[in-house]
Amino acid sequence: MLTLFYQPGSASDVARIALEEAGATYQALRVDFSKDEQRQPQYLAINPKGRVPALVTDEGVITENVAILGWIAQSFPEAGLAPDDAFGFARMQAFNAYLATTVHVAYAHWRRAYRWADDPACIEHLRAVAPERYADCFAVIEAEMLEGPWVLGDDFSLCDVYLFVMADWLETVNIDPRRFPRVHDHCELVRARPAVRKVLAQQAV
Ligand SMILES: N[C@@H](CCC(=O)N[C@@H](CS)C(=O)NCC(=O)O)C(=O)O
Repeated sequence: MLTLFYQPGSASDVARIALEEAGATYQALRVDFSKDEQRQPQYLAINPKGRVPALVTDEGVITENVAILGWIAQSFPEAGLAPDDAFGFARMQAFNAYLATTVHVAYAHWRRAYRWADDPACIEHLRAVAPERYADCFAVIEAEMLEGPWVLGDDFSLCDVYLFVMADWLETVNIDPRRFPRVHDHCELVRARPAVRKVLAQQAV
């Protein structure tokens, strides 16, 4: 049995929606950020980085969305969540790595600016500029990276799940998602999928 450690509304939404898209059987265990559970010894024994998602498999724990998505795609090939050729798979990983290492990190400069600075004025400045740096990433995705209708073209993949979650955070940092019409349309297309609706509904309770 797979176990996903998650916090609703965080990057773990990516892994949870991907598990649903795969039709996987799993249990979801909440790591309550309001109680700082991600920093408690019990959770650090699962993921010493103190972050979600973490996916416990029969073979061990996988952390990092890029790795979790690659594992899900390969473990549930019948779900067709990734290109089945090496180059296509690399394209999926390249897109997802951009989201993980650049887009998500730009967002974190708003949500958790204290990671990068101690000086309150500096923290305030980081938080002030982060939304536009986050928006810059979507300008590149809009113009250059989103092929349409899905990220990689004609076929849905786990890039679409990851992009959906990142794009859904635009409003949180007060960026109007309609500044990026193609990303916005894509986001609504993904939001309508049964797996996405199921996760969002479950996590709303
Ligand atoms: N590189 C990791 C990032 C995971 C991450 O930063 N998750 C955030 C939630 S969005 C977290 O667990 N934050 C807890 C904290 O900073 O205390 C991934 O892509 O999976």
